[in-house]
Amino acid sequence: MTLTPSRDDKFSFGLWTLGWAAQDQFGGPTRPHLDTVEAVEKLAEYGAYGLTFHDDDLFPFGSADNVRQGEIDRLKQALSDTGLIIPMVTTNLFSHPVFKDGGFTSNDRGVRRFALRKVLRNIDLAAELGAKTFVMWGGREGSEYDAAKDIRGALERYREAVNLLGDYVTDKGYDLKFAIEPKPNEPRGDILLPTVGHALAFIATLERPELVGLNPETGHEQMAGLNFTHGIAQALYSDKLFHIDLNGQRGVKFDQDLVFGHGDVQNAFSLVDLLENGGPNGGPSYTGPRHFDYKPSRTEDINGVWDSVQANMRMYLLLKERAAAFRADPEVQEALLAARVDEVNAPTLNEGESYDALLADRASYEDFDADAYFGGKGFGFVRLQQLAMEHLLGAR
Ligand SMILES: [Mn+2]
Repeated sequence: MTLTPSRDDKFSFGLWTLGWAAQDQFGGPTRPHLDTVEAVEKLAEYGAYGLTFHDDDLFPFGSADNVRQGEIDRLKQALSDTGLIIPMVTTNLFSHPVFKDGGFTSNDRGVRRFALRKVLRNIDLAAELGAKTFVMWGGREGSEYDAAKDIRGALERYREAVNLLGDYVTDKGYDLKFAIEPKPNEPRGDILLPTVGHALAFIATLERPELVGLNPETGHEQMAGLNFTHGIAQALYSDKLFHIDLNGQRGVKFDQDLVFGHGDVQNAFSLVDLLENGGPNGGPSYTGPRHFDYKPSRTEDINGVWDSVQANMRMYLLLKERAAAFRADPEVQEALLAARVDEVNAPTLNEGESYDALLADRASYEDFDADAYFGGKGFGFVRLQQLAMEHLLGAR
């Protein structure tokens, strides 16, 4: 078992994660500013392969062109020195006060036009740096008050914006796809496209749906009380898992942004099993970056930041190793068979069977004895889950 990350593991981190100075709603920063070059060098040293950023992480909002270019040049030099890459770029449409009612969906048309220009400029930078994914987290796209936002109008403006961005990358010939990141609330009272399911439905309405997928985040789905592994499985089923944000969350509360696996570890185990092994019935499933979007806790100094960076990657590799052991265990294979986990992949109808044929099949209804059907026998799911937990805990 190796818990030493390598570039092949495709671990990436947001510059805003390790670079967070740890200010929150109730207190100021507990850490000094982290320089971009130091972030790149340390990530490379610890075995990550990628760095991601919002425009405003790299150069302050409103930077003069020469300051902006200076920071881009320093980043490029650090990438060249270390071999780190930029797999994903995203735009900050939430920090500056002008975005207090959103970017793409602000009630103010001037803000919406400014937001589009800010994103278009950042798309050029993403393409220049070779990013393949452009994430859109609409943190301020929402409302606190039902009376204050026409949700259908706001969704139509969202759609107008994403359609324009699709036209832009197509006309420019950029090899760049978009990934929408759902979140139910925080910072807004309620955010548009709050879950994986809402975002999938929205994507289906776009003019270029093939260009737009999802960037689901562990804690965001879990804040809504949802099963993250189920959400990821549906995203994969829909061919829309373009990117993923891994972190830790314990239940329905504020966005904790813990280290991956430091929240619901059982769900983290099933998630890694899905990403690495294709889930209960096998098969490869996700080949993109394993991107960590978390926050090193406010209690930590810079050493704690680097501990948390390593902890994310180590947790992923531990869970990957545990999932492989689970899959390789003959008793697990037997328990999977006994629980008939694979049977759900058999079509319910015979090949070419029509509803007329089904209606004529007496065994499926008239002669089907629902009361006697299972003969008192259960499925054995608890035994299977216990085997999973024993592998997760290293007891097998
Ligand atoms: Mn995120």
